[in-house]
Amino acid sequence: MIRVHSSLIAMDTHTTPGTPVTLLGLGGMGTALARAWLGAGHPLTVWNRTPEKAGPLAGEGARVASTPAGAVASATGPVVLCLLDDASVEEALDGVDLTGKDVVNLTTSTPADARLRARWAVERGARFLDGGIMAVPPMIGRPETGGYIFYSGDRALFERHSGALEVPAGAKFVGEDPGHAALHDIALLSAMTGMLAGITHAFALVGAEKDLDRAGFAALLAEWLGAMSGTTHEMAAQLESGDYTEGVTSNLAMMTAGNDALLATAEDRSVDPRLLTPYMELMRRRVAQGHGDEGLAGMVGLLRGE
Ligand code: FVH
Repeated sequence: MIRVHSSLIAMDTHTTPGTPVTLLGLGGMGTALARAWLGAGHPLTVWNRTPEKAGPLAGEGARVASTPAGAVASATGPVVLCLLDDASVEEALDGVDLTGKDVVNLTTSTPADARLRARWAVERGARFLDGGIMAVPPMIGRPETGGYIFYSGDRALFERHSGALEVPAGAKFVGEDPGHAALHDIALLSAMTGMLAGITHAFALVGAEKDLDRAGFAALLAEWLGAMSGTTHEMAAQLESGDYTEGVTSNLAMMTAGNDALLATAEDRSVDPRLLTPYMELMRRRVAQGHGDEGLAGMVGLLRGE
């Protein structure tokens, strides 16, 4: 049965345990979050700009608010935002009274935007936690997939609602600076972008081979990238100690010489090398500065213009 109260349309459900959650935004990710909370027995109030998207969730037990102000006014637990971008957060919460509310913003934003949004929320009397989602919708509510969410900002808010926040995906608190969740999120996505560039180049190289087993090649590639991922720890240790020759197994001079074979093969197979050459150029510059015996850590400073 659907009951209409002022700005809320409610479904009768059983008495459910768990912190009540209010969720603004029912796109692909918001809908997945909603189903995770409903499935775990958390009373859920939802709002979406296009109201039709809330229909199926009402049928699954969610209370549907007709305005963001109505949704927020009735909130006694976390008010979670999962909207397209920071501008949509601004628009959705324009004029909404946030006094005393616990705002958790899972909308992708830059670290700078997250800090501004935190100040904006606190000035309106709210507590604020920012989040960066390291998962795609099918991973939500499925811990075995390894998805998680970075959180930063108000630690007390995070601790108070950690039970609810851990329902959709693992929850990692990365500091009280509200920009840190976004910084972690963007850094990991940036690393992924570089990796995807490498994968694209590799498939372009082998692409012309008619008898190549692509599934077999994909398995080799995934295994190799996994084996090489330990580079992250080597680089962190070198950056920490300041000794960029520490624990080096493959030095820059050797790798730079090897780049010639990579470029010659790309040319031979008519593959555009531009996804690789900016990185190779950084390597060459560091070797030219006399650091051929180092690992990769010295290039971090080059990239930062130091
Ligand atoms: N989906 C994914 O794979 C990624 C995984 C990592 C994290 N992202 C971020 O999550 C945020 C939401 O993503 P989403 O997948 O839900 O995105 P959409 O399906 O495009 O839904 C967008 C929702 O935002 C609403 N919206 C857009 N503009 C406004 C506005 N001006 N005022 C109020 N709401 C707005 C939109 O409403 P409607 O179009 O249905 O009316 C959707 O609810 C995002 O930051 C990702 O980067 C997802």
